Amino acid sequence: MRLYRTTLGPYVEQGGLAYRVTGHSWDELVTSEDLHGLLAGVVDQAEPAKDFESSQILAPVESQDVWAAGVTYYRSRSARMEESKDAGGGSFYDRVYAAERPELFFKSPARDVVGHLGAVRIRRDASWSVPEPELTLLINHQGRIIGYTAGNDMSSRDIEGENPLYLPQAKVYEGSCALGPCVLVDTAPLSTSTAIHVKIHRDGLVEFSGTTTLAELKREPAVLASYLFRENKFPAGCFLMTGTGIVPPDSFALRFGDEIHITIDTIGTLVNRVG
Ligand code: DO4
Ligand code: MG
Repeated sequence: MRLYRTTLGPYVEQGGLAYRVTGHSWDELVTSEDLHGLLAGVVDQAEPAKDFESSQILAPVESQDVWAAGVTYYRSRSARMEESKDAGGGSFYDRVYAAERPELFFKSPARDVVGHLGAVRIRRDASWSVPEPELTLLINHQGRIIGYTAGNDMSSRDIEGENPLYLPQAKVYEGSCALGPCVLVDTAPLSTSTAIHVKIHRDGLVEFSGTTTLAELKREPAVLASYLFRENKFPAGCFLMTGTGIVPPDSFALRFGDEIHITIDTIGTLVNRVG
């Protein structure tokens, strides 16, 4: 089942039909005892909605801040080592890739998350910006993974590569985090064959495309979530991006007007333009 947050309220979609979810705010849904059961009840009992098409999809966020994991794919480890080699930061990334403790960092306050069809930004003081397509977990207040969405961890590689201590500036700025279009609510973990694709359109052409699968993700999503909840409380739940396994070639940098399409099997496609 796919859960959408829209201008007309939440909808659940299954089998091509959408159903309005009434009587619950987004935060109440995220913190409900059994979100999957609640939505299954709506699909069972409600009439299909006719107004879903006319509603506008919003970011799937009310009070949920977004955190991120890094260097969880071998491809990301190699790219980070290459971009920071002149700064002497290369070995940090190798070590964190191999370590038991994952790299986790704060990515975005709830209020700044961009939704499907919204505009993401590149920093004005950056010259080498890229999207990072990432499976993103929705975790409830008890630390349980209750859903999955597509995320874009927009990053400034030149700033991060200059000095690893600049990571928060490379990663956390207005328009740097997009999530959507929906949350796939599933009680089972996603299959490792789940593919993540990105396509970047420029002037009507595909400038870059890439693919990975969850088989390349080095860490279990549940383990990433457990580290985040070790010494943090999230009364409204939170999102956790699980890292990127797709890095464009070093010659590629995003430009104003590019359109980024991130597709994750069974979830859908998140589309954002660089604005
Ligand atoms: O250490 C830098 C962050 C890397 C990252 O965001 C990723 O691997 O996705
Ligand atoms: Mg990332």
